Amino acid sequence: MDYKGKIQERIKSYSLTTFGKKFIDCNDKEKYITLVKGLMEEIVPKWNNSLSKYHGKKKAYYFSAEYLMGRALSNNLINMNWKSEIKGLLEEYQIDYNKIEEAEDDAGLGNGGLGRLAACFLDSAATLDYPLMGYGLRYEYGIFSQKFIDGFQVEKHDNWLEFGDPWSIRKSQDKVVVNFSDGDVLAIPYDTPIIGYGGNTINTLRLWKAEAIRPFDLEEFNKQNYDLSVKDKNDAEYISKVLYPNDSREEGKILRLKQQYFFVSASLQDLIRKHLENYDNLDNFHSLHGIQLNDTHPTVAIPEMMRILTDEYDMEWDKAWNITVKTFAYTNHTILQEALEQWPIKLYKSLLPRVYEMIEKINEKLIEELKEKGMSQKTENYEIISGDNIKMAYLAIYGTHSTNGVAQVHTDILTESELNNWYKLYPERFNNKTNGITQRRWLLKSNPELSDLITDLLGSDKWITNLEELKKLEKYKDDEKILNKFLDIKQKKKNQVAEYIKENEGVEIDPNSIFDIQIKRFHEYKRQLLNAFHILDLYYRLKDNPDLDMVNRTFIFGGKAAPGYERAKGVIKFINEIKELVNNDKDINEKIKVVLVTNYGVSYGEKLFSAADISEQISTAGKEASGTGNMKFMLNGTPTIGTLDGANIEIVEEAGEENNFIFGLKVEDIKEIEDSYNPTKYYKEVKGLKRVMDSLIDGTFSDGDTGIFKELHDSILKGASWHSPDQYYLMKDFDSYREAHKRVDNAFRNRRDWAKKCWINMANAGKFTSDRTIEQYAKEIWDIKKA
Ligand code: 26Q
Repeated sequence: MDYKGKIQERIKSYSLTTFGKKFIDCNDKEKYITLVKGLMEEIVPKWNNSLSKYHGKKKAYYFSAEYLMGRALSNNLINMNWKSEIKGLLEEYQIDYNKIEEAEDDAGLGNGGLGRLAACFLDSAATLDYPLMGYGLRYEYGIFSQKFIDGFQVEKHDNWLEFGDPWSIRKSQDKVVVNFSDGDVLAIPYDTPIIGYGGNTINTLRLWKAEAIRPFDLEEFNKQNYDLSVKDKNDAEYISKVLYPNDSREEGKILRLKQQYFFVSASLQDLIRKHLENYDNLDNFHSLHGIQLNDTHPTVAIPEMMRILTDEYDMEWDKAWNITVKTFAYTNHTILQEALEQWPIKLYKSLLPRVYEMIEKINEKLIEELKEKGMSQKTENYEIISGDNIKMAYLAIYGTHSTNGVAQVHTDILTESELNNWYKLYPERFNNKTNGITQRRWLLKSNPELSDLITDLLGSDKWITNLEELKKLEKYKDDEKILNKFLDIKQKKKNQVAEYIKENEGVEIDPNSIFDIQIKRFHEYKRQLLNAFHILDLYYRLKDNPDLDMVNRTFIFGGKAAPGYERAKGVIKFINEIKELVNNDKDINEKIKVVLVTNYGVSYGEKLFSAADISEQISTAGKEASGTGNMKFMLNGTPTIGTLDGANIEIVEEAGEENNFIFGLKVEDIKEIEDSYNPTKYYKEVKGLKRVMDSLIDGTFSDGDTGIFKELHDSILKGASWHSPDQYYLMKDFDSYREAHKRVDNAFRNRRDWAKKCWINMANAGKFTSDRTIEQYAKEIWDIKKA
């Protein structure tokens, strides 16, 4: 019997035994769960086989506090090559596949770029047959879900596990105990299959859930102390309860430290246990394990490894240090000073006293080494323990053999300025790994229409695993017939999004207008406020001159602000106020529409990237380490309006500056002007700028008496105790940004030339596959081989 028949049988019995009814009588969610259970019976034996093929070989491990996986159903069906049969099977029951697909909650166990990168890496490694296993936390609640009330962001818990997660398997037999000074906690692993394209390799994502060793105290219960009887259970389960939003104010929270140590300790125990099943000792651990630290969040792995080797296995220090440094590698994702992780010594000492002693010893050894190298006066530039804090980035550089940035300019900034001291000490440790994205999710799955055209023209679907193939399409850049097909597809995607936005946001947008899209976390450095100022300026110009010659525009925003990040939330409110003003003004004749979509996440992104005409990548130069949304737009044939920052630089290197809309200060320009920058000059002198700025304070809009609009205004013209005025250079870049938008408007009118720009972007996106990135990690950092 073929798998389709088997799955049909399983669906019948599973819906009966689990939901107590026939499959056709189940609701969409129940149908989704039933279907996945049926698929898993087929997947699990293949998964087990796949794991055995790496036996005895070196493997890589990704330690990450975040995995932003999104939905798995379509991805797995495509990668197993089962999608059309399963669709057919559902049709036999007259079930619409799309409804079942939409019934799956996004697995939102991450904040943004860093978490989504981890997910793309897992997909690429499995597709390329590399042994890469992910380790992390199984948060009961992922990134909060977002609503707007009166234009303000309101957060709600994300109950993604409410109906269970049919893709994961609880592996109780692999549970371990994690020790804290205030008590021990159980770590229970849940394994999810990571299916590579073609289904040859199925790797594992192992996420740990925290549980109490003693779930229940019968003695207390009998004394009717019910709260006390479950105290252990509650205390333990808090550890994996909820994902922290990336809020710099959340720095130094004891629960976050517990999360970090919890998953790191459990993962290391897991690896060491498995290693000792095959070897007598840990002397060769580094020959079989390469562990990548996704930012500093899992850096406690370094002292923890030293503790295990020296305390538990009596290894001498230098030998243990050698194994540790050879095992670990570190990826830096940020240049923002305030985002560099530091932990108060007091916290570490009280929660993890022995681990802290390890850090002290590591720091002593570092100072010794500096002295030997004749750098004894400079030790304070390196010391891991400094003042009251532990500097995690320093620990990560010192305790690993590789430190990488995530785009060339980012790596250059690290080596030339932010981490220049360390670069001088260990130049051989620093390297660049420009980020990438998986084309399986971000083109094949999300844009089947364009995928089909590409496959037709290439006469093969090799691009799905070799994205450089797209380069061969560049020759069609002047082919009217092909470009028209491209434009038709873009239109279709725009129509779909217009439909979706009407339904979900209640806003009607013009599918023939320019879809101008900025989707990413709300952060000052990403400058959604600059975008908002431009919209408002355009609106006022239209009011002054209703005949203003412009192509209709729809400005689409999406993104979340960390709950404690007041300014980012203020920008959300400001955009929603602009939306109300603009969308309801009959005078401007629907020439501009503004939408801020609700609860932007991976699945919303899949709809938006492919429907975009223009991609907004407008961070202050030097601030966006890489960006990966920029790559998703490019791959779907969308030109960028952006600054020369992060991977934007490499995007225009590949696709040509003439096919994108570059504006604003560059990293070198900012270096030059930063000491004498006077935003007020631009505020006063740049035409129209004062008017839009002052809309924050002149009563044009309401901030619900929170004072946040005034605070935003002040942050630009007056600065604050912790920063100088307009630290992100909105005033300086405004005019140049507006001028770039005029170029966009102009270029869009010539449909052929516009399509050509889109096409060239798409044809040159090959570099930005995460397959390329993973090949580089595998060869240049991990030294692992394909199965
Ligand atoms: C810190 C302290 C307390 C709680 C949370 C955090 C925290 C959590 C997540 C701090 C930062 C993050 C995430 C950072 C991130 O996503 N960085 C982005 O990484 C992408 C992948 O490399 C880059 O493309 C982006 O440029 C970078 O901003």
